[in-house]
Amino acid sequence: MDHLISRRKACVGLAAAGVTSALITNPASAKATARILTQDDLGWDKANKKYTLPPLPYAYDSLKAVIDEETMRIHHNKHHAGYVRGLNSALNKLRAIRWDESDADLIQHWQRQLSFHMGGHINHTLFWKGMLSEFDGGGGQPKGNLLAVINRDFGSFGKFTKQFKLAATKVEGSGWGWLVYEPMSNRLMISQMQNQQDMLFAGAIPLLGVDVWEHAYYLKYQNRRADYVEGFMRIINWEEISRRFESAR
Ligand code: MN3
Repeated sequence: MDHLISRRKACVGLAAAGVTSALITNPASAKATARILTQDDLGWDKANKKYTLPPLPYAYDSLKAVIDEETMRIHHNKHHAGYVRGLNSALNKLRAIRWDESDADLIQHWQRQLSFHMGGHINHTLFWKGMLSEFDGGGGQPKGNLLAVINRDFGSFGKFTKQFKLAATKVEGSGWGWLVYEPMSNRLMISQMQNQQDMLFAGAIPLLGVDVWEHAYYLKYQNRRADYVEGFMRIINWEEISRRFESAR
C-alpha cells in the first residue's frame, strides 16, 4: 500500500533524476529505472524496507589527484549518508500519514523532503560510479556508440566537453551538471540541476553528473569551481557512462 498518496507528484520529483517512484516498491514499472540503476546499486534493504548507504566502488584516496581523500570521506560518510537518512525518514513519515490519515497537511512537506533526498541518493550513487582514477582507466574519451552520438549531437567531443564544463560551472548556487539522454527525441543533452532535484526536465535519463555543491570541492579548490570541473573531466569512468547510455536507449 506504499506510495498511494501523491504518487504522481513523487513521479514528477523523481523523474528529475530520471527515476520514478516505482523504483521504491513497484516491480511492475521499475523496469525503466532499472535501465541505469539496480536496487543493489541504491543499497535497498528488502528485509527492512529501507535504503542503506552503499560503499564507494574504490578507496577514498583513489581519486586524490583530483578530489582529496578528506573531501571524499566527508562527502560520502556525512553528506550522502544524510540523504539516505532523509530519504528513509520521508518515506516513513508519508507511510505513517497514509496509515492514520493524520497530519495530511504535512504531505507536501514530506513529499518535498522525499524528492530532495531521493534525488540526493540517486545523484550521488551515479556520481561515485561515474568516476574512476586516471590510473585505473578513468578520463580520456568514450568509445563506440556513445562517442558517435556525442559527435552527432554536439559536433565533436571537444565541443561537448566545453558545453558540459560551462553548464556545470554556471550552476547558480548548489546543484549538478548533467549529460542526459532524452528518449523522445533520441538525443543527448546537457542540463543543469539545482539542489538535488530542481530544473532537470521530466523524462531525462541521467548519464553523467558532476556534483557542484561546495561540499564536493571546497577543501581543495575553495571558490575555483571551474578548476574542479576541469579535473573531474580527467576522472570520468566512460565505460560506466557508455553502459548507462546503452541501457537507456
Ligand atoms: Mn554532494
